[in-house]
Amino acid sequence: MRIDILTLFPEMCERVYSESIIGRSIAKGLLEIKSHNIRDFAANKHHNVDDTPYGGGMGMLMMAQPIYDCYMHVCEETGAKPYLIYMSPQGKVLTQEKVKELAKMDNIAILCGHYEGVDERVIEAIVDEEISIGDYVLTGGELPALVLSDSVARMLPGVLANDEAMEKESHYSGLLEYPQYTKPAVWNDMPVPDVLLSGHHANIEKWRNEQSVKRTKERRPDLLKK
Ligand code: 4F9
Repeated sequence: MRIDILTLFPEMCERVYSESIIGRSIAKGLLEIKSHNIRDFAANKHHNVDDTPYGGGMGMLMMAQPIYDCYMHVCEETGAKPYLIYMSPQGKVLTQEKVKELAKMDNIAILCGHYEGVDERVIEAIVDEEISIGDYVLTGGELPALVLSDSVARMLPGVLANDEAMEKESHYSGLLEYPQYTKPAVWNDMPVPDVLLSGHHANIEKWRNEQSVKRTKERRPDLLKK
């Protein structure tokens, strides 16, 4: 899979995905991520990418032309027409369901907005889907784009170890994780639950499942309804 990020801050993106598990997966050739600076496609001599909104109002908007030309460049470079996602609070909120769907694609591109948003016409012209990562506002779409890239990358074959990959499937049955403990057996006068030290696998499994249900009821009753 290849992910192309269209952004005014390519270095910020590169710094994040070149580290850790995703960085290693890129080095192993399991996926490719490339960032493109929208400013490189500004047609005016001052390399402006934003202007004031028609009708008045606060702040600046990103102009359609540099974004469009940047996307066309990505199409040429990839020899494909990547599924273009615009990270925006106006989009549908990201779910694991959507992450799995995107992980099946060969080429996706992610547009990061800045300022007060982008000219609606470029959304109409090239954006396939708007996605939000939650009901709050950020200063730009880079962090949401990195959240989306990370969540998609970890679903690709070979990125996670086999046991983690199995876990990830069962976890998204819609329940929260059960509590977990590691050594020592007593820490700060707090013991690990007896059942986990018993070696009785059926009881452990039952306890973990009960804990998952209890937590989900208490913390995320909305997930149980689904
Ligand atoms: C994008 C917030 C996606 C949440 C982009 C300002 C954003 C966002 N999810 N906020 N620019």
